[in-house]
Amino acid sequence: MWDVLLTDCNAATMVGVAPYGAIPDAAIGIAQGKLAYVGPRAGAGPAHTVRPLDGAWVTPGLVDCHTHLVFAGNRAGEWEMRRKGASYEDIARAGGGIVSTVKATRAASEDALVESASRRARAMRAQGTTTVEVKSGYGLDLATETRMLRAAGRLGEGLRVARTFLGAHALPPEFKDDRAGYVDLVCETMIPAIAREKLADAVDAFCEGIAFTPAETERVFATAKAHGLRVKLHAEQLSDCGGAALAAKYNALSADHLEHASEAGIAAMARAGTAAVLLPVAFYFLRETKKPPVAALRVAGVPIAIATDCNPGTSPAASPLMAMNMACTLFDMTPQEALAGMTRNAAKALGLEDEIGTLEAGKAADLAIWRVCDPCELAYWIGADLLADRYFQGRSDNEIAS
Ligand code: DI6
Ligand code: FE
Repeated sequence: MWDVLLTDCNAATMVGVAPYGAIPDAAIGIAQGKLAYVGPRAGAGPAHTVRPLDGAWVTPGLVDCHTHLVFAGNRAGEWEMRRKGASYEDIARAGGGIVSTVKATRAASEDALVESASRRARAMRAQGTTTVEVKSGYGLDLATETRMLRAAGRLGEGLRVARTFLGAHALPPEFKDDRAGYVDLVCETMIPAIAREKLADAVDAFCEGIAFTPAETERVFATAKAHGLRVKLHAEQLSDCGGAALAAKYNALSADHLEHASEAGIAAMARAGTAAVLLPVAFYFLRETKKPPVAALRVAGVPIAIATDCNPGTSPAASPLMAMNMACTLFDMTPQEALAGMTRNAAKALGLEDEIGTLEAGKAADLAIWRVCDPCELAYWIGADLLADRYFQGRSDNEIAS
């Protein structure tokens, strides 16, 4: 006997050969927080509660696999300067950019970080997100990095949170003339402490001309691996530094951004099974012109995920559906690829593909239920109210609210 049976719905399972893995007139059985059955209505068994969904589409809960959700303050002023012609790199070199968010974050309490991040998380949940990855990287000292990760861990009500340590995000001001000293701190103090306290599942770095070199990144990766942590990388966002190949060399879960990725980098990712995470809102917000090589990623068979990159500098966005729309309009992805990018492939980019990302028996009952006639509409509407309900681990938001 299942706990809940959803009926009178269409399921976009995101597996199999049909577009969206669609099962029309589907039924979904839920037991103990997991999917017990996803198939034609005729094959469904008995349940304590039967909920007809009035013809809605059910998809896997959205997985936002790249965010910097926890930070203090914002950078609207800097954005205004950029509108007058200053570039992101100009601002970073002039001591603004990431470092100004670091200042605000260092000054914020854990409770304050939880409070501001919760508001952004609530907006994401209202658009069907059930899993969010959250990076540190605005502390750049042990106390603040761990505080950010603890704050991220407290966002977990109704949301699965994957935490990533991004100590190698920017050089903190106090290490301005001692790059090696900061990388030592990340590798010798921060990663061991974070691994010991189990504050993160993965380690990320920003490999870029304005951030960390491939050699510095490699040291961070080797240390992460030695402490049993998976790795991911901000790679090839503003220039081609060989980050995609480096990520592949360390069997990274994902290489992210990739606007400037080379054929060789893509081939290495394909061989290593490293997912690509594309971040169209950052591309849009920075008014970049070089698009990521979507066609080459497709041909190489690299799984492509889409994420919001929610952060105060380059993507002040808490809308997964907007990111999907932009993946289609700016990067020429199909609506089906965009949805796979926010579900199945995003789960892969987090190493959670056995638990979430598709509608299959045995996976978590994390679902988004949409008032649409076709799943294509999820990437089509901008700013519409499409979510009818969301299930997290088998519990409905509507039921909790009523
Ligand atoms: N790349 C990004 O797009 C964000 N971090 C990164 O490494 C930007 C973060 C910020 O500007 O605050
Ligand atoms: Fe990012």
